[in-house]
Amino acid sequence: GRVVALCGGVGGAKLAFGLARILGDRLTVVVNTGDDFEHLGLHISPDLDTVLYTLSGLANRELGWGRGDESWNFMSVLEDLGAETWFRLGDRDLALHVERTRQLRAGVPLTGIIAAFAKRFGIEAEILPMSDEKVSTTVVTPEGALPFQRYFVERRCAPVVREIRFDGADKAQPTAQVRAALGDPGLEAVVICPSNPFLSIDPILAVPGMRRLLQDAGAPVVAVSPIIGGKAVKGPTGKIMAELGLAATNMAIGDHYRGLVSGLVIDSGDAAERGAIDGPTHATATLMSTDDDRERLAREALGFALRLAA
Ligand code: FO1
Ligand code: CA
Repeated sequence: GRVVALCGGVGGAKLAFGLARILGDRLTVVVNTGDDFEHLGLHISPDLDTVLYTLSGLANRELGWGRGDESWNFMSVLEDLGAETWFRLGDRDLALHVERTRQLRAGVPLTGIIAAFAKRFGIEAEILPMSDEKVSTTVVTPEGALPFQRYFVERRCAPVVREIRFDGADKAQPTAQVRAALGDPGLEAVVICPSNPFLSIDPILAVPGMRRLLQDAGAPVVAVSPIIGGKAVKGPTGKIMAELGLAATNMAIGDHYRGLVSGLVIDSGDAAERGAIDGPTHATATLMSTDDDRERLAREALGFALRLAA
């Protein structure tokens, strides 16, 4: 049967890679596009590109975003020109942004563009934007409302988060392809990847109708917690949770996904927290350093989901 994964950028893409190794073309990855923005006249889709590069093996393994085989001539000339350089676009990565932008301006929906790129990169899994309409994650801080990449990359998540908005979400809709994947009668499981729940998964869930599609999917939904030992593996999840008045615990992640997931995968080191978490949990090593770690965690998450369904 089919498996659908919900995914943001770096952390989530690692699990998507493991799932893709096991499932090949039986996997659909629904990706956050709340991070998308216009920069230097180009349409940038950071999370979709992270998934494309990770699943094709082209990713930069140290950074988690961009390509491994990158050069930076374009950025260096931008610097000479005194142009904007806070968001770094590599030479090879640049080609993808130029071609995506051209096709969007010609009226091709983002879903079709990404499907064609994925095929060109030799990816078997289906990679879908959560929506073809514009949704813009906006972080409300004491300094005002910051577009997501300004907050995340330019300001390195320093401003305190008061509120996170998904501008445009109310007018967006899940694409026909997302609806088909979640409505597939052969759907076996939905896996929420260990991306930041507030910045990467919530925008997907903010698309009207998405929660209903997940509830009606007739397959267990399991989430892999991004918290290990009271801290986020990487990135600002812990800091943001504190600023939103939440403890960085698996229990808080479980509460956040309450009513949506039927089980939570947590790290073995946090097994003592299981009693405090509402609903079924599965404890296993959730840190993904190698490709084998990614595949093993994917197997554990899938096995857990299938046991919940039985
Ligand atoms: N992240 C950075 O921290 N600095 C960058 O200069 C940067 C450039 C960049 C270019 C293309 C792309 O697809 C992603 C890029 N990212 C960069 C990653 C990124 O935007 C964030 O990690 C995600 O949006 C959060 O998931
Ligand atoms: Ca992201």
